[in-house]
Amino acid sequence: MAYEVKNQRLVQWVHETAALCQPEAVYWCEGSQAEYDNLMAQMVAAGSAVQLKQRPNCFLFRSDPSDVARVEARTYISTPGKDDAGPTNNWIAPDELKGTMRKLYRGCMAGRTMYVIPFSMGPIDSPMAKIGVEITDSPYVVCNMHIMTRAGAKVIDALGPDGDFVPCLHSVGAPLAPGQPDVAWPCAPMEQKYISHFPEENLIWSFGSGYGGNALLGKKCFALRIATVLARREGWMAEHMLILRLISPAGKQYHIAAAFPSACGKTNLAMIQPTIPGWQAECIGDDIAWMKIGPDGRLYAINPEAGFFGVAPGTSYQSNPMAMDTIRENAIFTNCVLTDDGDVWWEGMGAPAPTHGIDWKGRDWTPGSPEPGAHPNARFTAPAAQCPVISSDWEKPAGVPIDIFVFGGRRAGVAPLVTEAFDWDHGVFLGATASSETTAANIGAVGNLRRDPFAMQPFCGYNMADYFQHWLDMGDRLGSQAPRIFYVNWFRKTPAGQWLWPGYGENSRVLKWMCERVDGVAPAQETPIGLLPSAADLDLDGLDIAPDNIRELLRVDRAAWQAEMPDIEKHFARFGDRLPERLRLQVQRLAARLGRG
Ligand code: O2Y
Ligand code: MN
Repeated sequence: MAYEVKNQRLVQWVHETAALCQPEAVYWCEGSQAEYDNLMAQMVAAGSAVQLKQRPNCFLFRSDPSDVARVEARTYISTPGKDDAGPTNNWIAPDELKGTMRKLYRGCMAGRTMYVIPFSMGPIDSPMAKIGVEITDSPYVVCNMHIMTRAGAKVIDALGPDGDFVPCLHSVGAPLAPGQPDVAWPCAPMEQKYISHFPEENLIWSFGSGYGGNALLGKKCFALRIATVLARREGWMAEHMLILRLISPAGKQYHIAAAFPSACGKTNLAMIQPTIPGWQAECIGDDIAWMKIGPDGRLYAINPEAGFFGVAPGTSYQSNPMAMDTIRENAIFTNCVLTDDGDVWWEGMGAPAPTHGIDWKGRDWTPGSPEPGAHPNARFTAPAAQCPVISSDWEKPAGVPIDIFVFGGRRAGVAPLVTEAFDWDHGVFLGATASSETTAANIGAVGNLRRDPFAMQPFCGYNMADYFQHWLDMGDRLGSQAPRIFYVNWFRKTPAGQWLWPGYGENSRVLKWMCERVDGVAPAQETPIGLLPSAADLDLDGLDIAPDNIRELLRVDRAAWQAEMPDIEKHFARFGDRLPERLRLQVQRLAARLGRG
């Protein structure tokens, strides 16, 4: 061990876990570059990683074909009562789940090293930061955690002898018998995979998957599922939101926190390059926001993460030049194509496809091959500090004051380009009824409409009806200092399937209107579903877009919204009596406004 650990609870937990999992060795991570380089060298030598000749200090991994994404069907919130997990979560009673998983963990690290990763979610000197310790038998996870969190000896210092931490136990679930050769991506079969959360104990147990959100436990498991429970208990917010700073030509700063379900261009928006002259944007976070009311009564946000774990396919110099520049060096790629000259490639990268490469399954691949070369959920892991537009305040311990909340989803129809909520309760209603058409980032049918309240359906660690109430309570506490709430849909299409809105940097035109609303200088039209700009209220200068498209983007289709009501009612009915009365009232009010004709 490169440092002394004075925290006896941690020492004890590591000891007990080693006794249960029976690893060949225990290694306490120090978080240094040398440690990262060593582990990468070992993984290259073992054949599980490929060093990329074309990108300094970059590596490619290929997962097992069965282990390619978060598995919501195997993700559990294990509270004493089923109703405390609520209708949006899978539930197994803690004793039963622990019994099942303990059997799986017994001897599960045989032949492997057990790594202990102390990590901080949030800058270590932030009063909002929280400490976790991940135990894992995956060196791939260790390297990713180096990038995604602040990890190592400095966290042990911050923890001290009595500090609290969230224990996060992870195993790929593939013990090695003596002499048994390892595989490139060890994992367990689907029916043995468990991503389990025990909120009463602030405890995370993950077994059987080495991929992304299933294995990098600081991210979805801690910073969202467990953090939502902590946040409610302690009076703050843990949200699935990017954080963005917009700067007007006059130099005024606006901070936006925006929630979108997976695969709605969230990383692109986090790193937006505004097309409106004089407007600038800086990225503070791309996925998760922790927010607390500050001494001045405003809501302050930090990004608890230190890196980006972004979807590679579709990321290009056209869609997200800042992400492309972020991943030029010191990045990890998973399930991308390996080109013959030692680079990575993916569908939608903007670069010509290589004439030959190796696909994510390790097979020869050419542009004529029947399957995509990269998995649709292929990922890059890269340090946030490498993003050219990372804000100078992205690690500010106190966070940044949020002016605007944005919710959104991917809908070909119905939802207009932008809507402003009438007030906080209406904004909570917009968040609670957010919906999106599914894509490959989560396992399940592609293209189905799914209600994804606050983009938190897979990530809320308690009954979502109570989470809605927590939002209402936070609004009550924030009062007149509460951020304004908007809903956007960049993904409207014509009946012929053409995009109505160009998206990407042009989304800054919509953000500008939001800022002007905050400043009280932009008009809005009252409609049954909320406040909308007219075409004249949006800055469309220099944008080549047909007036008919704009009209369509801002049209409120009363009949379509009336047809939407039964689905909203059905969605809310899932929460039974626990649904806050104030949201029931919102449904009635919307129905009344739509009915007025
Ligand atoms: O498939 C995974 O394990 C990654 S999921 C993910 C990764 C980064 C940011 N967001 C998400 C998500 O599913 O929301
Ligand atoms: Mn996400």
